[in-house]
Amino acid sequence: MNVVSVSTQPIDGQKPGTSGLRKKVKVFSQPGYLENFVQSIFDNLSGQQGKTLVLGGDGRYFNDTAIQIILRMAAAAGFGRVLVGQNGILSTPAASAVIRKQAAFGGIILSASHNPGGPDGDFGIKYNLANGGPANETFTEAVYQRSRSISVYKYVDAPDIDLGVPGETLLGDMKVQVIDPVADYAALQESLFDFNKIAELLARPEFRMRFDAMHAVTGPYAKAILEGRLGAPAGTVVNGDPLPDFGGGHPDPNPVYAADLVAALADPHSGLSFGAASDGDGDRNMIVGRDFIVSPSDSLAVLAANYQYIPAYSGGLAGVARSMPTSCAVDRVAQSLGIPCFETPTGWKFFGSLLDAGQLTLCGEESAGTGSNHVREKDGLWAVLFWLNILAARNETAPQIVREHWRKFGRNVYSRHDYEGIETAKADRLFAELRGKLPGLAGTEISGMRVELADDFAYTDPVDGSRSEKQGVRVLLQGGSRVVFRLSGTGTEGATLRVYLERYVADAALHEVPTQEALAPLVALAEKIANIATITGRDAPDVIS
Ligand code: VG1
Ligand code: CO
Repeated sequence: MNVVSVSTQPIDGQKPGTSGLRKKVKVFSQPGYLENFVQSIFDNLSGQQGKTLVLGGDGRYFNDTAIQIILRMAAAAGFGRVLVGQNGILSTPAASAVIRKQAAFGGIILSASHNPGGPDGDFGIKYNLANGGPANETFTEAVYQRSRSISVYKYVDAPDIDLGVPGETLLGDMKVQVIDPVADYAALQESLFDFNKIAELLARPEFRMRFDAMHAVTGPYAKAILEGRLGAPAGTVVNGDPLPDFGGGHPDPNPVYAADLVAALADPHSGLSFGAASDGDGDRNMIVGRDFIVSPSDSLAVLAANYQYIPAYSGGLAGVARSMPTSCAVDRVAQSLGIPCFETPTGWKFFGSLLDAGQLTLCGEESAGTGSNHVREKDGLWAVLFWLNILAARNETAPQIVREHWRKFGRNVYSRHDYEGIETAKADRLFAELRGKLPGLAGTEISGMRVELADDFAYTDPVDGSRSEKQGVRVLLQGGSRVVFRLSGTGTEGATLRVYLERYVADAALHEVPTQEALAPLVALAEKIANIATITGRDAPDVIS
């Protein structure tokens, strides 16, 4: 095996964010950039010799080039085998499923998720551990530190591998096995849900569903499962072919970027009764009923409250968890079930230890990520199947189920306002001033609302004791209302400010008040506290979800 060592120098800025390292393709394709980061990952492993690595991505531009580079480097790092998705494709949850099922040592997932793709778009990479989940902060920090002192990377000199056909090849001494990206994942889903019941629902003439894969990775999975195994009519999955630039779109399943789907469900002539969409790498989901968008926070709460309809969970839930900015709707369900509800920082890596310890079964985030202990990533199609299973079992529509949920538990009216591409200096100033105010806020009254607590969220992992500071500024108000401020950790240009707004409404007579109207007083309060308009010059958010 001809191992080549290449001298290199540290490159600035290789610090992973909420979900791996994300940069512009132009940055990633600079000589040595990807190599330095991958070597920094490998330099932090031990015991990988002869073991299996799982490799795949969301199919975006640069995916194929990066895979060939990583294969050669994995051989030099001593891996015995790499399982790589056919054509380089593996959705994030499918990669997690394969790592677990094949008892791999770890995995590398290539994705910038919802960020746009193409030569001028974004690329991303992250490492997952043997449990199938994203490496924790201790690991990602160690990778970053390594990237600051790296002096050499290694690869095995060998030609490109043909990823188009399943089968096995040798690269140096390492086996490269091209696998069907869907098989393990689809089998896993079938083991969790009542596929017969879902198939019956999909066969009903009055039930018509659309799944919008947004030209991203979920297309082949949704086609194989919904149209294949479950027998939904051909054409149920739209935009189902993964494209390197996602068709020029923005594969983020929210009311702005999935506006077509929302419009189709609002159109009485479309005949559609249920809609869903997923993001670039297939780990997030959007659920839409007829003329009704299910808020992701509500979705998590509804899934938890209906666990009994799902074969895999009908024995009971050990516990649930949500990220801090996610609405407290699921907390109320946990309380009524008498199970624990954990509050973690944003990002799936914080759920892993609790899932591994068997302390939680379902978890989710306000950003439309929901998942369970079946893998260690959020899982878009899983959430859609969970919903379909509930709809089939209850014989009700999604809006009926959500409205009934509100009547029982009250409604946590919720919205996120994003201000994208703010100058970093302005965002830093906003947070510095906001943090400066925090100690004096509790006990004061702002716009007639009393502040009960104002702090910078910090988290101690209940399983491994690791500590994460500065995970978002939260202002808790009397009566269960909250305003949370965070800076995105997945963007590649300037800063994105996220303002999360939540208000608890117990009175059923007020449940139909439009969300933004119900939250208007909190928007005003957020402005008073954080001076968003003054500091950033923006008077309205770019995206409201
Ligand atoms: C966003 C979401 C967060 C999610 C993360 C990765 O992070 O808010 O909830 O876990 O994306 O999801 P941030 O730091 O930009 O707020 V994905 O689907 O991009 O892998
Ligand atoms: Co994603």
